[in-house]
Amino acid sequence: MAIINQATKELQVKIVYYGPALGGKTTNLVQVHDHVQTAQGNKGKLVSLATSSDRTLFFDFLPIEAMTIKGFKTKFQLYTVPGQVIYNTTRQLVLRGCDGIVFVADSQYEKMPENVESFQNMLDNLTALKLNLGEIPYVLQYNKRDLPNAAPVEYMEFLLNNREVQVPSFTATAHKCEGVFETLNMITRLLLHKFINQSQSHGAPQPA
Ligand SMILES: Nc1nc2c(ncn2[C@@H]2O[C@H](COP(=O)(O)OP(=O)(O)OP(=O)(O)O)[C@@H](O)[C@H]2O)c(=O)[nH]1
Ligand SMILES: [Mg+2]
Repeated sequence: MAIINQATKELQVKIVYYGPALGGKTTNLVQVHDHVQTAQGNKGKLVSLATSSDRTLFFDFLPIEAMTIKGFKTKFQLYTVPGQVIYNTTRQLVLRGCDGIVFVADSQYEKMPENVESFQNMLDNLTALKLNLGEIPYVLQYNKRDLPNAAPVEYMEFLLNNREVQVPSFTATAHKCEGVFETLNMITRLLLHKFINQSQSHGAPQPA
């Protein structure tokens, strides 16, 4: 849950990277950690709990302290879920209290069933947590665009961006950092818009 402290003008939000196994969620966080501009954001330590073969076992966690926006000092907590199907209890735990979601899909043609299954699994887990995707800002990332068997973006949009309201989507090659910050910037923009406007429209004092 976002924490908005009007007294100290601090906003803290939780963003969860969700998607099928090996889609590139952890890679996104590694790239953010490696490249985030310290002039703009103080990065914390990237905590990863993974197996010896680098598969996420529990989650990855990266705190970023971003610049002051509209008078609010913003802190983003980035998490990844473990994509492997067997770790659903953990996925639900990580999803609890999320403010925004980045769904990282694998662009390889043969991964489409896994993408769709993972998206449905996310919807099921949100329902179990009494959360509704319609009320949670989210964006889609079509990762691994560098691979020769990448499906056309239009096809992925048809499969994954087909709800009542279409959301922003980005192509990415996460291990080369392409599309990583475009995706992160959009989800943070959506969240700041939601929470700062919300807090201002509830009669709270206007930040300087
Ligand atoms: N070719 C290519 N490989 C990528 C890309 N992004 C990530 N990878 C590779 O894909 C593999 C899996 O990436 P991870 O980031 O560990 O995937 P994950 O989604 O965290 O996987 P789980 O933790 O099992 O859910 C790694 O070997 C990455 O280097 C990409 O854009 N293109
Ligand atoms: Mg991972």
